[in-house]
Amino acid sequence: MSAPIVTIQRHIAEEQSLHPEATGSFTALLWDLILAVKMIAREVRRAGLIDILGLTGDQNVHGEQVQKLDEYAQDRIFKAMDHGGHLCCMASEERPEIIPIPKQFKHGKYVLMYDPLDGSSNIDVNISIGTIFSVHRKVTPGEDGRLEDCLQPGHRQVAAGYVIYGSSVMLVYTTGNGVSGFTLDPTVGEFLLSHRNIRTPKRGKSYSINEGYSRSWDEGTRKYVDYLKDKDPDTGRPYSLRYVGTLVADFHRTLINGGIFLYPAVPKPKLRLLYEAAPMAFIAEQAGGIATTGTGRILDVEPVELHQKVPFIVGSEEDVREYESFVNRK
Ligand code: AHM
Ligand code: MG
Repeated sequence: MSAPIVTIQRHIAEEQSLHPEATGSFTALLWDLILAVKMIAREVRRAGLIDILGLTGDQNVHGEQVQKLDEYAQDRIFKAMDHGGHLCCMASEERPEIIPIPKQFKHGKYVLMYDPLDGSSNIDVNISIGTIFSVHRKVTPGEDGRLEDCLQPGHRQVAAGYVIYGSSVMLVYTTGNGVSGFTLDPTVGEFLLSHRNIRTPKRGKSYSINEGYSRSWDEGTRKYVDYLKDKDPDTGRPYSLRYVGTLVADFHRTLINGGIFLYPAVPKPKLRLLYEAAPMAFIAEQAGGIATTGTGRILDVEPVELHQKVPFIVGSEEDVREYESFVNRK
């Protein structure tokens, strides 16, 4: 017997029915976002065709301006979300300041933060890329969103998710009630529930880090990675190394298969708290995993600026705890 088919829209509506006080605004916000990511997915699929279809240069065959994929994704999300009436402001990895909702549109009670196209250096070599998003409730008075509405710690997120444009397109998200994964059926254009209640294994068999920076690692990270390479079949070592260089892809593998992903300070951190680390940390914890800076829980980091960067280590509970024990060893 085949499993029942559940579209993402139906899943979100069912989740909303668990909250009788819900106005539907949050549900509608997610639906708008889903439309935007489907359009991005369509463009990603055509990415390699731009040259042979003669779409390069400033204008495409329709006389429209051709955008780079990351600018397209930025624009698509903004334009899908600016007029729904659910947001008070947005913030994007691609923009230096907060993005206001245009005056003529209704303002809402949520804040959307996003990384429109994560792993953009992988676009031209046909490797998985992604989109990451995070939703917070507005906390300041008045209609317009302010910086303080964006600078909230991750544990206050209302929802977080990502889309991976990989061998298939998947959307994974949480509203604090477990993690669900949906795979896009391109023939009908719908995300269908394919991964119910994702749980990360307590321990994995692989680690994921940019080894090229090993000379800049702190001592704890260096000793931990050496330890993972030691041969000890009883504890499953040596671990395998897996590194795509797209956070969404490396995170997705770690979420499903277990193991550990590390982006420590080398000597400075690279990943952004609000657009990358916090949303992924929310998802990881909801799936039973852990996300840390090495010394503290990612979801408890108080942001002080929009583009703040943090060391980010995430994955299976036992693996991340082991890492912390190396880093905090004196
Ligand atoms: P981007 O926002 O410019 O795409 O950079 C973020 C990406 C992450 O997806 C990935 O985890 C990391 O940068 C890889 O960095 P590195 O190339 O230093 O290993
Ligand atoms: Mg990114």
